[in-house]
Amino acid sequence: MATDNRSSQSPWQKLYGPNLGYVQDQYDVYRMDANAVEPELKELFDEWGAPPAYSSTTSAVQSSENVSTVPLGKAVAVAKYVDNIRIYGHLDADIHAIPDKDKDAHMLDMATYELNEADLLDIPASVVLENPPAGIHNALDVVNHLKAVYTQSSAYEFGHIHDFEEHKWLTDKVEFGSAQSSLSNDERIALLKRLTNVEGLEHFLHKTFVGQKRFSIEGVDTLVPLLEQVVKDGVENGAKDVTIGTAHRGRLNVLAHVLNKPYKNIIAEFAHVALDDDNAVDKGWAGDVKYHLGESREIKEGEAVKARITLANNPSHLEVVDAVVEGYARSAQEDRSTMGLPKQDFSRAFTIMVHGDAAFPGEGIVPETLNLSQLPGFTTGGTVHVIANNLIGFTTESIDGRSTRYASDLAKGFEIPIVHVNADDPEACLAVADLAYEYRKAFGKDFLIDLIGYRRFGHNEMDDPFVTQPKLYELVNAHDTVRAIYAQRLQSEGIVTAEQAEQFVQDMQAELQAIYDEIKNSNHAEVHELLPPEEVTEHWPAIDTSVDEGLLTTINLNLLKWPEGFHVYEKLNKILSRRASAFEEGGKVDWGHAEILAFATILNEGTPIRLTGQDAQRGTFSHRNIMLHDETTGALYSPLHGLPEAKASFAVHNSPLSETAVLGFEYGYNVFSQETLVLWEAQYGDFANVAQPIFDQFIAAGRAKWGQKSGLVMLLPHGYEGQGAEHSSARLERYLQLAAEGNWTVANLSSAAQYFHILRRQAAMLGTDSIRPLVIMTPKSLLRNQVVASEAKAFTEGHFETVLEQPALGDDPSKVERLILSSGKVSLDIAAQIKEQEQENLEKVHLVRVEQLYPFPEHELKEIIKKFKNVKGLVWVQEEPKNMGAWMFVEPQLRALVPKRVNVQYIGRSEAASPAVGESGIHKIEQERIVTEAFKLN
Ligand SMILES: Cc1ncc(C[n+]2csc(CCOP(=O)(O)OP(=O)(O)O)c2C)c(N)n1
Repeated sequence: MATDNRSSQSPWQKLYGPNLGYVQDQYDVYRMDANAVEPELKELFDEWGAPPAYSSTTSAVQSSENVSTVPLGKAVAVAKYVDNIRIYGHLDADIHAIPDKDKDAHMLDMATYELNEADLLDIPASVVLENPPAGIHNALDVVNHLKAVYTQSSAYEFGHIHDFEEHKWLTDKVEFGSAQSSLSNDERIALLKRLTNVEGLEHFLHKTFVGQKRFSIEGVDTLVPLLEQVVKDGVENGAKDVTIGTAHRGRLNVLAHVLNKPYKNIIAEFAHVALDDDNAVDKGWAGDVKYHLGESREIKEGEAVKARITLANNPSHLEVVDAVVEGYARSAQEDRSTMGLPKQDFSRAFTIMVHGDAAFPGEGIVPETLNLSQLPGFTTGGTVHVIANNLIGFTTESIDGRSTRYASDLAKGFEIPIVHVNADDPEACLAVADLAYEYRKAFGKDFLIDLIGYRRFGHNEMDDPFVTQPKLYELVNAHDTVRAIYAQRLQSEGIVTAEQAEQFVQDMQAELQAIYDEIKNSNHAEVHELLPPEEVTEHWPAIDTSVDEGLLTTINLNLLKWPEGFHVYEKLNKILSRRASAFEEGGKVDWGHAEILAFATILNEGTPIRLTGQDAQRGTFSHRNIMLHDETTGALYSPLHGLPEAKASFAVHNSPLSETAVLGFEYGYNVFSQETLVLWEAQYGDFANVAQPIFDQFIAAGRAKWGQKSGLVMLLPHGYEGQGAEHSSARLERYLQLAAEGNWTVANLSSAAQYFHILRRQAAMLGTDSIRPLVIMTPKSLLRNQVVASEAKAFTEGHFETVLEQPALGDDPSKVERLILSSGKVSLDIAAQIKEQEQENLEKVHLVRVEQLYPFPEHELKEIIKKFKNVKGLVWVQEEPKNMGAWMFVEPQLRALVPKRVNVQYIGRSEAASPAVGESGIHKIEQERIVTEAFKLN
């Protein structure tokens, strides 16, 4: 809602009635001579400009009679004072569990405004507050009330929210609304018990498993009831999925108390005892440390599942899980079961994200993920963020770790409301949790809670924090735990007795001890090694991915129809309309065309598709154009949204300029909706390394560590075309180095039909145990080059081939002396060289394209090699330097394929630090040498 926020928050609204008329007169004087008006008014005009026009109907103020008697200077000062309590209250608020030396009360001191109590008593409340409630009579009442609101355990920062409605909603809620705590006695006792559970678990683990790391929650214990409250609010409001991202800090406690992971399982992990039947397919065979593991919990209503809470598995890499959980939520919010765009429902799911106070301002993925929050392709309708603020990052204090006052300040640029809350006041924390969810529900936007506590121990429990923070830890050691503080508070209010509070503590320790005794005394297996299951390590099952000619032809023509009156840009229309004849005699299908046909046929089989990437709708190289723009109205239309044969949704979004967050998001989306074909396209393959932790920690290893299945497709455009160090290589070597245990497929394709079939094969594998991510090295200039275009037959009869042979160059296999193996674009460059060769020479060579590099097509290559008994040499030709590309990966495998007498040789660029030269002339020389050498018989 765009509104004039400036006037809404300006002091003018406080100067009702006759005062405003006077101010306007004074403004006229000010315009002539700025120094001719009272200094307070000058300051006001300097800052706010002209006051709004006064009409006698503006603000029917209750006590305008009184107002007119207030000296204007005082009225202005008090208006400023009141506003500054709202804006600067946080500087003097009681938000630091361990008192903070930086408290600053200057802006909240009435003397700063040359006011005293008598002045305030003289000014009616209505001068500074619209509709003052009962009991608030004068400005002093207002000031006292606002100070109580803004400077106690919660401090609010809303000044950066520019939307009038939102700002007013927030202000109303905190000043006189439901944002203050109101727990019943039973609820307060339950809260004390919860804090006792939280502390009790840590204490038990601390004393029982001495020296084992657990990244204790102690100091921010209130995180647990706070998270529980947000979950409860969400589920009560109809959320079916709550997805949570959190790092190591306090994770075990969150697992136990928010995800209901049984204490028994947690204790067994510390005791290194295996409780469950191992199931490597579901759980992952490599496993992970306990403070990285996720969990899922069902909340039931009778037998029915009311909601599912999911804590995402995450690696040690701080904050990278943020984008992944947003992807989870988005996928849970979308109904993909019918044609068109998926139907998103914000209320169906939402995310809670826990951050570290050092990681939040420090790690770049945080702003990248926040930036997704309002984008149509990525929004999840508001995330509740919590900074578990324990003052320190490992050993680093905030003075060395951030350039901002608060850990949360980064969120201001995204207009996210921020509340700092003292972690030692659990009731205030619950009230903030409610406010956060209510705001999310009302406005569909993010909210941030800066939960300020401390860290009871070192970074982990073996670190001695006195080495680096001696003064702070003197205070921490002397500081009571939040459970003790809250127990004391309830005792002083007569709600529990000291004996009851102590009994809660004893009960918890007794429960945990009994569980541990049972584990110790029963015959549980010791932990043992697990192996990856066959479904994962075995190669792909054969899948027929051809499409019936009649269906394909119909789909092809339907893809060229748009709604009545929709005008496709003329130049593009011409290009697209050529596709109509692709299935006629002599017709061909190019790369972009093959892609949309693959998508259309996949949708026809009921599999939804989501594709994102920078400029993905048009395609970086203008080859895709899957979203059309009406040249007169600018309206958007995708032929896949109107295709009569489509039986599932299709989403394509241009992503923001981010790799890490977007790739993480898409990975999360796909993990959470295994039935959807999710594709991410790098603008150029090189840029994918910006998202390295998403590849390394999630996509390559997620299944082995956590049993987390994904069928994500990554398209990495590249090509050695004389464009310099970047954009040439898609760093194939990286994906091959990470390839093991059947973790993903890596392909480098040389035809449009191969692309069509591999996409269809991937779609057919979704939802099965054999699914794995797919990395495709896609071309650049070849995208629109007819050399990669394929004939109709290749779509209606073919299937994906892991290896392609160049159609016979000679008829007699016994004459072949040299096998030339290559992959991707260079295979076409080699093929183009054929015409330069003497027939006699051609008879001695046989060309083979390795289209799938991992899993390595050992069997298929063996079958080919078998045919050529007199081979003397096998060469691997690549464009990348020798230390890059596929060579290092394929060399040992090629050697294993041929007898020792066969010379296995490398042809390509020499080892180099940079993937390609900058000068296109040199590139040309190199390229010519490579393809010529490929044919040179030894
Ligand atoms: C990307 C990344 N860099 C460095 C680390 C090492 N590391 C682990 S915890 C930590 C401190 C984090 O501080 P904070 O965000 O305040 O969380 P806390 O541990 O204090 O809860 C660091 C630097 C890491 N895990 N991930």
